[in-house]
Amino acid sequence: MFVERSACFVGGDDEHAGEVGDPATCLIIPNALFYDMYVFSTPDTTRTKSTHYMTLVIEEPYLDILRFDDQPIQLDENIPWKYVFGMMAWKVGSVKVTSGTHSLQGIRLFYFGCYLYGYNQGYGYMHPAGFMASSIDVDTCEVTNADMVRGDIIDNDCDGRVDEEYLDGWDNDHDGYIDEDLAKPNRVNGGWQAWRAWTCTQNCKSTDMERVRRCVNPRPVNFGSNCLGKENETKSSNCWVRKRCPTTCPKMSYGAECAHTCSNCVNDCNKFNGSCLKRCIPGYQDLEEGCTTPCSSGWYGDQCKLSCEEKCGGECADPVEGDCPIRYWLILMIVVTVLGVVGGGYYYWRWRQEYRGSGSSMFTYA
Ligand SMILES: [Ca+2]
Ligand SMILES: [Ca+2]
Ligand SMILES: [Ca+2]
Repeated sequence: MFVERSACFVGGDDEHAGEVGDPATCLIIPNALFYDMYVFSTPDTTRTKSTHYMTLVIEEPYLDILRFDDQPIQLDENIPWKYVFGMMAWKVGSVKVTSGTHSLQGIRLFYFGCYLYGYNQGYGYMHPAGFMASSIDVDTCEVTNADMVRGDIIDNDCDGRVDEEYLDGWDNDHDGYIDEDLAKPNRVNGGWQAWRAWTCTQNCKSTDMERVRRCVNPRPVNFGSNCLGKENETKSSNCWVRKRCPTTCPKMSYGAECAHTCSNCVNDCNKFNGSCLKRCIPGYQDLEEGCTTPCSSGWYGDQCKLSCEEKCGGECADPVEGDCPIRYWLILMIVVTVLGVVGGGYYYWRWRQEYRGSGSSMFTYA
């Protein structure tokens, strides 16, 4: 248990000198129960005029890859950070936060501690932003390595630490065992695909052009962060001023003056950007790109769901029908067989010729 009063907690001679607030009590979390991400809210300050901070306990190299609301963390140079006594490389420091909901997580998985505190003239508070709710009592712990699931928030090897290993073939906690109590899979942060081409906006009223991009390269998984920045942009142009609005384009055509076709779509496409409305013709994928992308390697046919492996035992030569590639060893076998048959036939013919010749002489001789 820990007693905190803002001015006392950080020392009377630093940046909080003279600030006041009621004392607050706070649980101190064992670092074995630190978590890899926190989502928290701070009270509205508009009426109370309170100030809020988050205090981080983190290994120094991870500060660079920690993200606060998906942005690199901004340290206040007026707030000094200190090394944690007895914990090499661990540092502790505070960052001022606004009221509202916030998130903290690294661009890859690691564990760190976070406490929240705040105060105004009349009150003060402090509490952990979160922690793993798991037993680290090694005396009552039961070894469960055989049933371990990555990131199960259980101390499977009963060493007093929870999910302390990354799946990397290294002994991360230097206890002589490798990958014995695994953390959850590393998160994958989202990445933008390239901007798509500028197109006229789809209401046929604005003369602006717009372009879009999607956060699919890669998609964020395992709580990875979303892409930063805008998903669409506009720029002024002279769309539709003298051109025909594509809403009236005939079937299977799109774009300004209906000049483009979407022949890889089944049953028409979006009249403005050519994205397919329902599905792709066999052998192609990606509705939003107008189904211009052939099936990925190893797949063919309708919706690219048929397996080349099952049909050909490997890759397909054609993404539409799934034709199997010509096997050179098969050609060689056929050639050898044909040569064998032709050669054998020839020698048989020669033998017959010679046999007849010799038979004739024998007959004559007899
Ligand atoms: Ca575990
Ligand atoms: Ca453990
Ligand atoms: Ca280990």
